[in-house]
Amino acid sequence: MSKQDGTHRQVSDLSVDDGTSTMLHVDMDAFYASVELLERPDLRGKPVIVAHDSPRSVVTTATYEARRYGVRAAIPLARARQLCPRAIILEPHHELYRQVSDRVMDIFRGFTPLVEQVSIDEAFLDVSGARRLYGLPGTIAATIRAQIWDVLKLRCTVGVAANKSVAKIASTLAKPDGLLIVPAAQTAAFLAPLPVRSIWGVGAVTGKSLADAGIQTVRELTETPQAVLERLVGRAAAVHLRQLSMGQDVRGIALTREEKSIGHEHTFDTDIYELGHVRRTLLGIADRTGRRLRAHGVVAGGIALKLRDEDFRTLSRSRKLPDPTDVTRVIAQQGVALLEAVWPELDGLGVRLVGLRGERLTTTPAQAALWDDTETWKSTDDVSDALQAKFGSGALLPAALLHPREKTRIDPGSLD
Ligand code: TTP
Ligand code: CA
Repeated sequence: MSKQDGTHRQVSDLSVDDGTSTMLHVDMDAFYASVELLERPDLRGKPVIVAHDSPRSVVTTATYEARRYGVRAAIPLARARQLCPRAIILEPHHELYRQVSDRVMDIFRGFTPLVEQVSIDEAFLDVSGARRLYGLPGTIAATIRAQIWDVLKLRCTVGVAANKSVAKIASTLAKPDGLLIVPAAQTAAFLAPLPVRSIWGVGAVTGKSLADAGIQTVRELTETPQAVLERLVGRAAAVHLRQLSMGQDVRGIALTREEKSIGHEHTFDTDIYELGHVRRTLLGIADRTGRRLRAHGVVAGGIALKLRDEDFRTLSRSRKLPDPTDVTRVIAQQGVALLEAVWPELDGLGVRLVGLRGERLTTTPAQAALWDDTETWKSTDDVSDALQAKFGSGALLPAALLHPREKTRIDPGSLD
């Protein structure tokens, strides 16, 4: 494990990025302490400890200046004082950290909806689909670091790798204020010289069993026969360890409930009573939803419709799709079918709001689906996305989606 004080920091240049690694692990540096320093710029560059100042409390976190004296999270505050007598001790403000954390996560979600928050100050981001909008993963990582600094005046560290486990190891090694990119083909070589304890999930107990058997590095672990490993740590752990030590980790991003959808809503200026009018607006919403899914490189496994009537009653309907999609025409068809099914339930009341969401998001499969009739629509979508990117939103309207009887122009201004 690194010493957590930045003395053995490893970082890389953007030039090593060949685009093969698309998982980011972003971790804020000395998070609570850095947030405290926003209010106390006079303390920048000094050893600062965040802790309740009482005789039996422990250190919550410390600036890297304090870590150089051996101060670490979870050690007794009394011990920290002995190690670094001139350290300044600040009381924690948890509500503030939660607020800043929300802003950090919002910045991440500006780059991809595939964000898995793993603690108050760290998250995994799958940026495989964000390339078209934001560039190579390393460039995205650098942009995120710059934005976190510009907007929040905080520093963070990013590990870029082929999977979560390796990305987490990379960010740990690059701390603080660093970026480390591990191209997919270099995963095994990157891991080999590291201590086994670097592997995410290898704790003190497993680490000691391995060390007692003379297994210190990841290379030694990969060279240990499976039967030996099983005797040391048990069968299930041995299989898991072997995979992680070779840089294999198939866990994808685990989204929380709120993050599981992408979509749009439109509130009408006046209540709408004609199905045709709502349907036309819905087509524009489907177009925008498809565009956002494609921009983020995700496909929706379900479509949900939301209607709000003039009495503020909300009607929601959703359906699962046989094949996940990012194709505007499919999203529009599903949305319209849901709208027509729910329409009678309005019982003559006007519609205030209509919205559509793509749910059950997953990353777009790397290999395109076999040829089917949605493929041509997909290429239409690609052309349309390119034109929109060039000429701006509203430049192109989904005329192809319109019902033959309703080939009227959708007013882009009516879309949200
Ligand atoms: P960490 O990410 O572990 O630590 P850090 O952000 O302070 O420093 P770095 O990542 O640069 O090594 O934890 C994030 C915050 O969580 C940390 O600022 C304070 C809090 N925390 C605790 O309250 N108790 C703990 O034992 C640890 C480790 C962290
Ligand atoms: Ca952190």
